[in-house]
Amino acid sequence: MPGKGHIDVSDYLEPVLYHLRDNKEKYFSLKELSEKLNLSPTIVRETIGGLSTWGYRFVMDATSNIRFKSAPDAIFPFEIRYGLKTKFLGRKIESHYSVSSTNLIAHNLAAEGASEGTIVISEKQRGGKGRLGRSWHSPQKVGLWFSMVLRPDIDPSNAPSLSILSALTLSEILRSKYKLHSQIKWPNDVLIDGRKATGILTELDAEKGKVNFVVVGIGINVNTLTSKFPANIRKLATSIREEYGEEINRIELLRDFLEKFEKYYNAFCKKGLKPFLARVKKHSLMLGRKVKLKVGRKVIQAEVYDIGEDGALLVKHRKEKLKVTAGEVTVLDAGG
Ligand code: BT5
Repeated sequence: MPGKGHIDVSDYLEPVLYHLRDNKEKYFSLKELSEKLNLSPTIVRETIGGLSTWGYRFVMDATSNIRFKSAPDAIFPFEIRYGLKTKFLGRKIESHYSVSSTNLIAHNLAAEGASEGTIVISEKQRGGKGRLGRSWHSPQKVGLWFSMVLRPDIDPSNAPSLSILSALTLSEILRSKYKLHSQIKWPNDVLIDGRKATGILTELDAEKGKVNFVVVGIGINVNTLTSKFPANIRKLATSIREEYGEEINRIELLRDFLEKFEKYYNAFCKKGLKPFLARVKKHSLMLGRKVKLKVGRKVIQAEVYDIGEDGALLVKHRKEKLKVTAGEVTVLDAGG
């Protein structure tokens, strides 16, 4: 069920907005718009009024014709979907102002049958979840806090690879588009110059060896200022804005992520992580490093010598070779 702050997208909102936006340079009269879109002038006028209230800006000329000027920095579904080149990811978007956790909502929606690719996103989270009961700091308007409902036909044991795939997707965007030194810290973080910019929480619902659904929750510090992080994470955390030096368009970044991830996900469902392994290694912070591993109650020191086809960390502990599929990993040597 849509929660408080849910935005109800009317049938005519997208056509009016998209038409004006696709023809940014052109001024339209109400009559022209209503004829073109086959809507009554009243509906067109009210839609434009509604869009203005939501922060969209239009320019009006002397004869009251209007053209599109700018979009707000807001996570409205119709804003995210504008120009989004995906087939299923983000075709259904539930957008909130404030929730406890988008993973929790996405989980409930998935259990009720939400279709693959459904996204739950919120401007802020009151109880953002990390792994192992930890929390995720999710202040309003500066980040992207969202969860994707996926229904991959894979063995449940491969579901954790979706965290790595998501981390790779983002890390590649950060390197290519923003020229940042981003790396994947196994298994679920994206770091920029050693500081955490993104955390990923993948939750699985499976039975009898079959995946019912996976919720991949992603938290990206986009425009957060370091000075605004809580004291306990200030030294460890960063945002894309801090590293890039300029405010980032959150919606553009989200669209880039969804488009790239959908492509990667389709390939992953057919071939697993194997086609991505070389790239995962290229982005890995862990490869060749000395690490401290906490697996259950045991703490060991080891060296990471490879990443397995299933995304597991392959380590050498004294002369023994071990495969690590879960647990906490701390980099010991300098630079981590
Ligand atoms: C994670 O856990 O990194 C997974 C975070 C997933 C968050 C997303 S947001 C959308 C979706 N809905 C949710 O409720 N969750 C997902 P973990 O590896 O356990 O790291 C948590 C630790 O990271 C905390 O204990 C802090 O030390 C640190 N931390 C918390 N908030 C942070 C932030 N905004 N930026 C960087 N580090 C943070």
